[in-house]
Amino acid sequence: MLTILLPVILLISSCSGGEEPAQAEREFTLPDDGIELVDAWARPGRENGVSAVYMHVLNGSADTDTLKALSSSVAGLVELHETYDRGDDMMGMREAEEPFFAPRSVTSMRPGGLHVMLMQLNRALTEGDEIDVTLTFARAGEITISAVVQSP
Ligand SMILES: [Cu+2]
Repeated sequence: MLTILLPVILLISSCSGGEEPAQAEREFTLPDDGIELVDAWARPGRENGVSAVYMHVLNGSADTDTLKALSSSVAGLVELHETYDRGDDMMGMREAEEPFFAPRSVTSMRPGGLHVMLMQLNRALTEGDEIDVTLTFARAGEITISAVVQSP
């Protein structure tokens, strides 16, 4: 068992000063082997629209794992995306080129970074809904998680 401390950016809202990013420590306990997916949540979305799912990917294996496939019952198309600076003061997103998860590591998907992109939503996603997402890894195999829909 290995524990990793990772700084996580949290948006903390206060009555007085709006939202300010703050550093907080989030403690993860890696599984003894294989992949564990924790804290999954999804953005609200419109029917025929898009949404994004965020989570932490805990790879407890001594080997690198690779994401092979993604699916969800609420989306016609699901891809792993990364956010990047387009260079014109705009952020773009594209399919992640290297969906690799290093041995004994935590990879965090979060707004402004890596995310699971849901496209062609077959229904609206509203706050409080729970949706399924299935990630298929080369080593760990198929893992289905439930993600709660909430506003960022
Ligand atoms: Cu995206």
